[in-house]
Amino acid sequence: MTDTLQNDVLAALRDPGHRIPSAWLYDAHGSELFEAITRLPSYYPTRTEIGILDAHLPEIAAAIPANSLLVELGSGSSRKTVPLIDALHEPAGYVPLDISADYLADAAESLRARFPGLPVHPRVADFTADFDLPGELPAHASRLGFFPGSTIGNLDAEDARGLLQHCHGLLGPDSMFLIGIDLDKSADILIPAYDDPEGVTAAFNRNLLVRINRELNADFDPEGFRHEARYFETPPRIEMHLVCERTTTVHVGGERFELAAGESLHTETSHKYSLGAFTTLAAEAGWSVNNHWTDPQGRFAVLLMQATGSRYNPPVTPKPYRSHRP
Ligand code: AVI
Repeated sequence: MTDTLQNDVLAALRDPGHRIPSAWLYDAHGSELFEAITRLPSYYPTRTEIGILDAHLPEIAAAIPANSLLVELGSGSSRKTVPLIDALHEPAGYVPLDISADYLADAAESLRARFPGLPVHPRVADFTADFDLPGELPAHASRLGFFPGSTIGNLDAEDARGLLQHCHGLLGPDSMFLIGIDLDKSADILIPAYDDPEGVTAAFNRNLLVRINRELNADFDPEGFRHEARYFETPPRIEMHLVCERTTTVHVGGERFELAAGESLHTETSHKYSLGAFTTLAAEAGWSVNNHWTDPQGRFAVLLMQATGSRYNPPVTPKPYRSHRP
């Protein structure tokens, strides 16, 4: 872990783009801060997605075959997973996939307690690399992938396509996939969602420097960096940056770097899609969108997709992608 963090931070400091994979935002404190973000008034995605699921779960569940095996990427916020399992018709089991063994064990235990008859097959899996399903799954159940939270947006298009292709291969030709995506919208709504007046997202972003100092014995001054959320139209996205307030010297892993005033570390990208753009991307990865549901303001969408064709073999090995924790 430390080696990989060090490699990523050194690579980012050597490269003029200074891009650090957003997965590193989620140490224990970063995960708590993200959880706090999901409850902020200006951060609309979480509550909007939950609202869509609350309003449409019976209809969504009716479109999914009975006895499906639910495979969740990220081991589940109970706010979304529990109602989905409740709504599905006789689910064959639940397979939470997560990079953190501890987080996964907690999620599996609470789901077993909540649904005593439901087989739960947790699996430690890193979406940033090749990952597999557990071996002991019921062979004949069709599979339902579940990837809520618009977490796919934290991957660039090539990596998002690679992940969806990989899921197509893992879940098989009869599978379906339920996914949440954040829709493109005006910067007036997006910027406060990623730069809230309470300063929680700024703390979340700066916590990365605290983590780097702690784990790599580095000497960033987190208060010397300003949190900035930047909106770009093409492709539509928000980028989080930490902007250096004044010329700074920093030491990491025995190396010395100079950052000029105004230079920034790019710590996260959050892509925003139109329904059309996401449908095209999904089709390139072997998924066709059967149905979608949005909120009344059209901010967020939940898409139900069906695997197209036979078991799909990606033409190229997907590049490693780094995303997030939740
Ligand atoms: C986890 N992910 C979908 C969040 C997002 O909206 O891109 C992470 C986040 N970063 C800042 N606020 C929330």
